[in-house]
Amino acid sequence: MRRVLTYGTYDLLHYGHIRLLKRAKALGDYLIVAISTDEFNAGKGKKAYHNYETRKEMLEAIRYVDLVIPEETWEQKIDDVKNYHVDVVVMGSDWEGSERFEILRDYCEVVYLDRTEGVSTTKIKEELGLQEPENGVSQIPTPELKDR
Ligand code: C2G
Repeated sequence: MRRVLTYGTYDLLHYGHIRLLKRAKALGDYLIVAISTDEFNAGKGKKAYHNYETRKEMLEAIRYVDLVIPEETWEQKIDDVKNYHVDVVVMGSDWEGSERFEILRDYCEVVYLDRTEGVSTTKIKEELGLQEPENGVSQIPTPELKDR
């Protein structure tokens, strides 16, 4: 059995995440997803909309995912690879070449898959008006004020 491992926050879950998980699973027979705990996210200066338990429940409902485990530290990856007998660690291309994953090549294969362009949590929040655009310029046309 070929075992695949990937990491992420997976909040707000969107089709870019699903396409990554689908392709990751296709590289083996068993897919483990390590999702960032709320405490680990806080350490990254990130706050997920959904808490860890909710994100875990959603990931476990995805047909490609066989096991969800917590990602609590940056340093746990080598132990994860050993403890779960992982054959290949997969990440999206935004992580390509990161030392955090390159160090795993002594223990398993490391594969980067192209990110899905056109979708991100930031973009979703911006388009829903939940987050100021990064460049300060909204891409969303301001609705014309109706004649009063
Ligand atoms: N992803 C993708 N396409 C997108 C958005 C995300 O393929 N449009 C991929 C990312 O490359 C990553 C996975 O989906 O492999 C999860 O994305 P995030 O939740 O944003 O993961 P991140 O916050 O980068 O956390 O230790 C590593 C971290 O936990 C990774």
